[in-house]
Formats: sequence, C-alpha cells, structure tokens
Amino acid sequence: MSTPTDGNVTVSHLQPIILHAHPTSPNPHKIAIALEYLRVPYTVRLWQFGDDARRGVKGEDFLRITPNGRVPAIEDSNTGVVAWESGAIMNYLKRQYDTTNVLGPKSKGKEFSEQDRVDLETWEYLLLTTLAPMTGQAVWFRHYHVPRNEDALDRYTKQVYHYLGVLEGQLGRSGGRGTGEGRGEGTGGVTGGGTDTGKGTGMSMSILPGGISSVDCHFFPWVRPFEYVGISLDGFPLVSKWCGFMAEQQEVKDAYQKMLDATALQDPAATSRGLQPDEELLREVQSRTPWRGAVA
Ligand SMILES: N[C@@H](CCC(=O)N[C@@H](CS)C(=O)NCC(=O)O)C(=O)O
Repeated sequence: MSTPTDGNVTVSHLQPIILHAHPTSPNPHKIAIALEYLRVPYTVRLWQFGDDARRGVKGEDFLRITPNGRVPAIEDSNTGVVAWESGAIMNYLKRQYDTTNVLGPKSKGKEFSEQDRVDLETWEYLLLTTLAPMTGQAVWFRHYHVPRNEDALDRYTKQVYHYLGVLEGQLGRSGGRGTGEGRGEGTGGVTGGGTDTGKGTGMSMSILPGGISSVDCHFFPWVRPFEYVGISLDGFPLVSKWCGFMAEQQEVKDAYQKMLDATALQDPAATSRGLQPDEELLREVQSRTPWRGAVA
C-alpha cells in the first residue's frame, strides 16, 4: 500500500475518517471510492432515511453534522474538518490527501494544463448538477411517487438518457481509455501519475483522457444502478463498457464491500426500508448476512 504524505503526516498514520452514509445511496459511495483510491482509512456510519432522532438523516443527531440532512458527510479528526455535499467533500479530500495527484487532472507525459483542470471540474459539475439529480428524480417518479405521474417520469427519464448520451460522446472523445498505468506506477505530482488498475486486463477506461480521476468516482455510483432507474444502456456501448470496467476496479469493489460490511454490522434493518436505489446491492446484502430472513 502506498503511503502518500502531506508533508507532515503519513496516510498510514491517519485516524480513520468517519464517512456518514446510507447503505445503497450513490452519493456516499462516490466518497468511499475516492477514499479507497487515496488510501485514506475510513469507517462507515450508516443512517436511515427518515427523522428518527438518533438514526435518521433528518433526525437531530445527524442534523448537527449537516443542516441539509442528507448523506454523505465526513468528519476528519485528523484536521477537525466536517464536510458535506459530495462535491465539497471530494474537493477537500483531494486538497488534503491527494498529494500525488491520484484523482486530479492528468495529461500523459506532461504537466497537466489549465484545460485539463477545467475539463475535470466541468465533468464533476455536470454530474453534480444534472445526471445525479435527474436520476434521483427518475427513481422517485418510477418507484415512490403517489399518485403515479407518467409525465414527470418521462421527463426525468429522458433527461437521464440525454446525459448518458453526453457521457457516451465524451468516452468516445477520450478514446474511452486511460493510460493503463497501474496505480502507483505513474510519475505522480502534476505530471500525470496513472491511476487505472485494469492490470492484466489490457484494458483501461476513464471519462477523461489520462486515467481515472474524481470524475469517474462521481459518475460511477449514479450509472451503476441503471436498471433500477429504468434505463437501458443498449444505445450506450462505451458507457456500458466503462461501467463494467469501473465495477472491476479493486478500489471500487473495496468501497462497495466496506459499505456492505457496515450494513451487515450496523444496520441490517436499513436494508428493508423502502428507499432502496440499488436492488442488486440489496440482494448482495441479503445473501451475505445472517439476517437474511429478517431483511427480506
Ligand atoms: N447534493 C448532495 C445530495 C445528497 C443527497 O441527495 N443524498 C441522498 C442520498 S444519495 C440523501 O441523503 N437522501 C435522503 C433524504 O433526502 O432524506 C450531494 O451531492 O452530496
């Protein structure tokens, strides 16, 4: 395991960051994936959707951490920083812990340019302000809204398709490829250390050219549950391939596993709640825990 430093502290000596999460929600998973890539230790604290004072995201305990009552949030006892909003959390983690540019902009073989940085921010903002909320609304109108509102469902589903089309185009422009350099094998710094871990597969993909970045961390948990959103990826071969590639990355697997472990250990009842955006994950949880009968 690599041990990047911030000049003062080695990552392996860090106190675990507390990641406040919900077991199947996309936004906390982005942060878990980023923490895995940065090799920053963390523990997952799960909350329920609801206003239970002690356990709910809208309850008084959690509202002390973030007045928005939504996950993710983090508490970093190494610095005393509390952060919420996944975009702000991602930026904080990169400023504080990404000293070798694991998740930042890259340009193979040369120092990254202002254009590379702007491109990274553009794609992050695009996810945060469009694909993620539109997908959230599509899920809401597909699974939860009463009475059924087909116009709203149609509107948001079309929006999701639009942004998947934009992503498909980007994967085509970026060649749908990263550098293929394994993590830690790159040159680091601002010279474009590769982060892809498609070792042995001969294939590497990322939304931006040059390798996996925070952009991929932001997008993946929102594209992964496409079936639950009611979306077909048939017309988006590169998105589909990228999604498959990301799902196989060890950091991504570890992030999902850590969330599953936390689910099993801390809050089996949460998996039986109504607001489950990812049934596949729920099935995994159920098949792995001794509470299977209780959470069915
Ligand atoms: N803009 C926020 C969105 C956070 C968000 O909507 N989180 C969802 C889970 S993915 C949530 O906590 N929902 C619970 C609720 O709204 O009560 C971010 O990017 O962190």
